[in-house]
Amino acid sequence: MDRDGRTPSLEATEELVPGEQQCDQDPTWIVVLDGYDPMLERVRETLLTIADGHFGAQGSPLLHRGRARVLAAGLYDGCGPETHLLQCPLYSTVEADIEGEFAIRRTLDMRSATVEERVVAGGQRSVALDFASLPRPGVFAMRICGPCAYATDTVPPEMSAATADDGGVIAAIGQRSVEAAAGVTMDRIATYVTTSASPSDERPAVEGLEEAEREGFERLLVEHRAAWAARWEEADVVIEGDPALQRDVRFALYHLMGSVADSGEAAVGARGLSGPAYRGHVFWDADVYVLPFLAATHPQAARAMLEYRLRRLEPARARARAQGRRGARFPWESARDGMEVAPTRSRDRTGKVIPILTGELEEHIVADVAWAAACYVDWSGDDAFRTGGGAQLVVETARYWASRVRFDAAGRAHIDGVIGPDEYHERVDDNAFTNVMARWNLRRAAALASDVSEVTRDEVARWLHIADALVDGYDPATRIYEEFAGFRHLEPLVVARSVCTRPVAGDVLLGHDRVQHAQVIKQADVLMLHHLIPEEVAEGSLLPNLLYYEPRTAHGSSLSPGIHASLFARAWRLEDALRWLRVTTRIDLDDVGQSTAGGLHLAAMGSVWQALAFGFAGVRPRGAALHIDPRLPDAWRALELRLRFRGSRVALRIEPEQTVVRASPPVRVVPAAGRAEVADERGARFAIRSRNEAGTP
Ligand code: IFM
Repeated sequence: MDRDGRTPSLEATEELVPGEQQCDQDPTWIVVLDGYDPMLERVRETLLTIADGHFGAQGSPLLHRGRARVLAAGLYDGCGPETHLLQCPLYSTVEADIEGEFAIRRTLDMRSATVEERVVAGGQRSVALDFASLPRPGVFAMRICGPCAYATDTVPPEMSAATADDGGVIAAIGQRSVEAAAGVTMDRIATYVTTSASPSDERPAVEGLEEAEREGFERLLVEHRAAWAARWEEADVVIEGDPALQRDVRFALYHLMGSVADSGEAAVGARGLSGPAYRGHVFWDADVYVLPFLAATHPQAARAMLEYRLRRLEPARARARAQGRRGARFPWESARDGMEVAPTRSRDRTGKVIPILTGELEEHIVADVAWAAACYVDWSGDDAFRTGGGAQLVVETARYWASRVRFDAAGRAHIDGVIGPDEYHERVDDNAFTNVMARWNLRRAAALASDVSEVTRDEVARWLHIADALVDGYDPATRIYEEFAGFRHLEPLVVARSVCTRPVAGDVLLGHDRVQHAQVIKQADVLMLHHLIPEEVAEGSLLPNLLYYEPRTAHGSSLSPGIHASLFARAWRLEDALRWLRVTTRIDLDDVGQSTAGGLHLAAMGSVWQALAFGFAGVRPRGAALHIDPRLPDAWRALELRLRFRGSRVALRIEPEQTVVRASPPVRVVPAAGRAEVADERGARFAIRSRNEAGTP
């Protein structure tokens, strides 16, 4: 209750921008967080992150804006495993004098990428709106309206800076307040500019601020909304028949779009720009989980992610050389300079030191980078990149594998001593995922060779020979790939049959040593092959591997459930697919792993889109055609996807009886059932294959 004995109500509709409805009223476009709970605040601030691909700011409440973080993509400080994202100066601090009981509602409006906060305290109402301008990266704008003193009492620093080892960031901040009978309106605009010069040049930040201030809050908001409308036009996914899932899917897409720059190089840390976990290091999460969504909707952002890898090709070559190998060995955890920054130890709950071997052994990252390059090329048709930077990435990684394998006396090729995606098992031999990805990498490089002058015929022949010789652990009798040599002899623990509810951290439950000797899997490993390179695995092997491995999977990583959702959809197990899709969409919204306070799980968000696009819609680029083979759960009336394929804008609408594809310019579409056709703006219609018509998945 407030001072006058009334219960604070949030239903009032102060207009921040005269004549404008503040937040979207459609519940599938907004995430509403009511109330204040100190225990949940860090999580909520993370969920409410606003970002423009270059800079991100957490959504702290007026009550304590001073503790939000502003992060800049790729701006690191420190060295080695301690390398971390630099914390930038804060633009949003206010002197909030909120005492006693108060009511608060925060609304993330995903359509317009704004965060609105309404507070009622002491009988007084305040409303604030924040956004990170999409068309003007580095510009943040905040408006606070209300009678509260914090609108006038707070004077922000005009200019502040944070410096890293070789660069830094300058923030220029300006503020204007207008007093009226109804209260005060305070506009604050901040401009962030990263700098590599020392001493830093302040002019770009000041000039950027002056320009933004000339526009003013309202015009900045208008152009920001227009820019986001255009992004949604390119990438929205519509699920008719499940509004809650629809909202949660949009939540993932909103954060994916805000986390990746679409020019220059994009360093995409595991938690994007929303928090400090993993110190902002770049993992395969970026290449394999986040990139496909962008390659298929906003290719320039995928290209910027690949630029990040390309600019670190030299250190990757140096590492391969230092290990007596050829080609390029990318780091498992990457940051500023492309050196390995994975930590080498941590402590378990009892305080025991646990060595971390991923930086040394999780080598599949080499093929993952090549896969990302191929994924971008397949969607975009960017021929200059395919034969230029893309070819460099694919060829240099293939060279690495060619120098990495060991041949046995029988002429079979092996890759010893690695960690696969299932990080519960360390230093294993012939991890199926690593070997088959390496095989794919070698074959893809061979296919490119005619366009790359410095690759000889002998080298290509050797790549193809190694590819054919690589063991993959496949047993044609059971149709199952053994995850690594000896997996089948481990303790046969089936985590799905235990009383634990999954997702669960299997290593914490069983302990580091025991989990290594048990058939408990952290995340999709063999099954990642069926997801990433279905053409490279044995036909008819999806279902047997899914039924064998999924029950043994703890889903101890947020990277796991979305991939299973996708594969269950491919295997026509639509209830399971939906179940894991829902789990994935709620990972951050429900703080499932109690780690969202450290940042959003961007890879899981990428897997949400992949489950919908590759799993349910069954869409894949194959040469100059788009292949489609959709499945629609009974509960959905329709699923719609927007895609960009080889410069063409494609809209896919999947209904129970048919799929309609519209494309501009026209695109060749190959359905699983029926004849290939060219889809244009008028739309081509395709029948949907029924479960009975499909063979064994
Ligand atoms: O890259 C992942 C890995 O697959 C599982 N552990 C967390 C990493 C960062 O998200």
